[in-house]
Amino acid sequence: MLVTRRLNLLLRTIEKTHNDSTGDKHASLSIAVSEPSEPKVVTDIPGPKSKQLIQELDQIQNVGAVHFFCDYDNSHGNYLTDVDGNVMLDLYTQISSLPLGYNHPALINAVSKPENLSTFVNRPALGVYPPADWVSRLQNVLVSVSPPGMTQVQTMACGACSVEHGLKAIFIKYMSDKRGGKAPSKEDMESCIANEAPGSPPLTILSFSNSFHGRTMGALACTHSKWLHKLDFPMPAWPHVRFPDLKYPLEEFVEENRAEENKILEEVEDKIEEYNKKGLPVAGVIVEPVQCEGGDNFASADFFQGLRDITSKRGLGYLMDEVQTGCGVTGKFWAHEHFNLTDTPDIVTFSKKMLTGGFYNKSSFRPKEGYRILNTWVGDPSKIALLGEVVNVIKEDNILDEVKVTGDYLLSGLKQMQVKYPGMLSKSRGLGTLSAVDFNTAATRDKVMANLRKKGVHTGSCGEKTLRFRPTLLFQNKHVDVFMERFDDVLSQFEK
Ligand code: PSZ
Repeated sequence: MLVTRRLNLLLRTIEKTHNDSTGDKHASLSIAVSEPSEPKVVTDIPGPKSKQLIQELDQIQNVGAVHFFCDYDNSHGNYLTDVDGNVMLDLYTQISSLPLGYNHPALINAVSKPENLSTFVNRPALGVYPPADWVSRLQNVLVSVSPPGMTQVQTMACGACSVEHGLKAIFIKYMSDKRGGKAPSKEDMESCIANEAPGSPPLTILSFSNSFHGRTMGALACTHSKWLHKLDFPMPAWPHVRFPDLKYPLEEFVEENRAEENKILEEVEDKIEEYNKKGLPVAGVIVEPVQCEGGDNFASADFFQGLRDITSKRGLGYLMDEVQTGCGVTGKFWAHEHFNLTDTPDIVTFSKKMLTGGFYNKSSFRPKEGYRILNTWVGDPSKIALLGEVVNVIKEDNILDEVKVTGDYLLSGLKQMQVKYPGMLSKSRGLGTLSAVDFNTAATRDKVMANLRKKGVHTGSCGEKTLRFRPTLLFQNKHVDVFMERFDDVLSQFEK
């Protein structure tokens, strides 16, 4: 009964939303989202109801990371409502994982489509018993947005799981090459069961300082951002090198930044040599096209091309982790498309805004045997049904063009604020709406974020002293204005 009532309520919302559709410049379905015009704060955040629920949850699990409880039924578009009725402009969007905001009509509609019902009710072991429409769903959804030059895709559950299996695909390819394509020997098969060579070879993956690739053990071994993620866990001795630390504004430091990146590419080569000599050969390199958790650190197309050159020359795998940068947020569907690489990465991982985890891989990185890259669910068809709607909206409404326009507007606003508050702000940077600005100290950043929340703007941080922006793909100039007005207000009070 409750479910039916809720569904009816949602369907009424869709009708209302369609009817409300105004003459806005986006007359299309996606923007016909009814959302508040501005934030509304009625209690402290967390308010009394959130605090009560936090206390109750504390009986069951650690609540140290819980900010507040949400009222998702009453959250719409770019606005998140908490259980105390506070309405916040959401610039963090569930750790950067909401493509079309809250309760988007297209997604609500997808839930009620008869052809999708079965995907919600029957969760299959996809790698073994896929449904009849699985191939067409993959073709129409994931393959239709694959990075240029890549046609192979494997679904997974979450980001870390995708990275984990992407790394495995690299190891499988490396060892298969080493065996000259021959089948593994009996000794290979027996020794791996005991975690011993030659079946468990002492291979390594090279990653970068300040990287974040997930919390499962293999992904975590490639993660070098916060101690909170890593403390107490045994980790393999895998190499990492610095990630470029670019000076801003970029146009004033072209030579310095190029020298920095070239130096790091040399360090990558040296590190690979060092590990090869140590008997811990590097099988692949993993990198984010923009380091997100580690501080929104950008590097140039030349740097990423340099990594492609090194990995190609040495026959190593190149994994581009697009878990946070994919699905259009940079103004191209995949961030690495901005680099125009001469050859595609070997593996491209995704999750977050894609709603399903997974990875694309070059054909040469496809395992020869079944059961090598597998788990029980290997993803979830209902997520592909939802992603299909997201992809339609992105394509039909030219959302990527919108992301570029809004991203430029946001970045120019940040640059203006930087000029107005030079003691506090620096390094405004961004690609599409994936953007950030640094503060003079972490304490200032945290205080500004707290004060923004009091004004109904929910933001996220990253790195040491960075404020980052991770809005929905439907974030528009009018939302930037709502933010900037409050940002200016908070910063001006801070200076007094
Ligand atoms: O606290 C956490 O576990 C967080 S905060 C942000 C993330 C995780 N990001 C996840 C992430 C990512 O940004 C990149 C580039 N690669 C992999 C991951 C892992 O994804 P999940 O969290 O789905 O396992």
